[in-house]
Amino acid sequence: MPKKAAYIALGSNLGNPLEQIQNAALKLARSFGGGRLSGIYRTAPWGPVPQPDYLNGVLEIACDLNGLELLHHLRKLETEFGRQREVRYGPRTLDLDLLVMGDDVHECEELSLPHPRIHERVFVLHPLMDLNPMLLIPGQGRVQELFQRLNNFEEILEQVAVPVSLKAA
Ligand code: PH2
Ligand code: MG
Ligand code: MG
Repeated sequence: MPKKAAYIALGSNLGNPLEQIQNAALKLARSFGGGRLSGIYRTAPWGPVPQPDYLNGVLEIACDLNGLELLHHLRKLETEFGRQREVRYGPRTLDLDLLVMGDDVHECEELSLPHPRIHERVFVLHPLMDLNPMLLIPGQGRVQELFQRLNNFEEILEQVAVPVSLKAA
């Protein structure tokens, strides 16, 4: 299968979020021949559950798996980093959400591609802006346009790490 650019959202608000996000990104980059990690941002928790602030970032890799195969790989990594399957929208040591894989459009019980809520999440769009503002999200639009349409930038509280290239070895 030809390689496609895959974008993975990383989030954490339990344990040592910065370490977990950076180590998970490094591990993924090593498995997929390198990658680019966006800046990491401290963000106000979104959703119905009161919980600590999150750290969020996005990783870009080139991937020759299909969407479900990559999803299963991400689940294993979440478990490896101590993730328990807990409260919906609740706190977690590591959340790896598959956002986009090239121009793939996929809809099944396990996986929706592209992720259906990219356009409303500043904690996803802000890091995506670091990596690829011109990225076209199938059915939603370009990252830059989606980002400009948002009006909840106050949810981004501070930048805690700058964007970096991650080598394969
Ligand atoms: N993830 C959630 C629930 N709320 N809020 C922020 N800021 N960042 C997240 O990654 C996040 C959240 C469950 O996946
Ligand atoms: Mg999530
Ligand atoms: Mg998730």
